Amino acid sequence: MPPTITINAGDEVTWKNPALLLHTITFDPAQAADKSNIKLPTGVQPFGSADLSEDDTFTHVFTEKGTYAYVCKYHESMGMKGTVVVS
Ligand SMILES: [Cu+2]
Repeated sequence: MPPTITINAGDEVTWKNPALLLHTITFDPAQAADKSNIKLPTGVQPFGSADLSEDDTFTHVFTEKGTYAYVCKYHESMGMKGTVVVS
């Protein structure tokens, strides 16, 4: 949270799963039910977390400017998605 954040190139973002349910941070259209839910700047390779259990974290450093959209692959259909804007 929040579902959309704006950061600077080179910033690091950490997600933490506060819940008992498994979640993922998935920036990979091949793992999304709806590929249009994933966005990556041109030239950026897909990436993402493994399954995150309660209190697990996933950290990524965003070096390329642009808009990145991601989903939780288990709850994408429930609207569990977000956007990182790197300016
Ligand atoms: Cu989830």
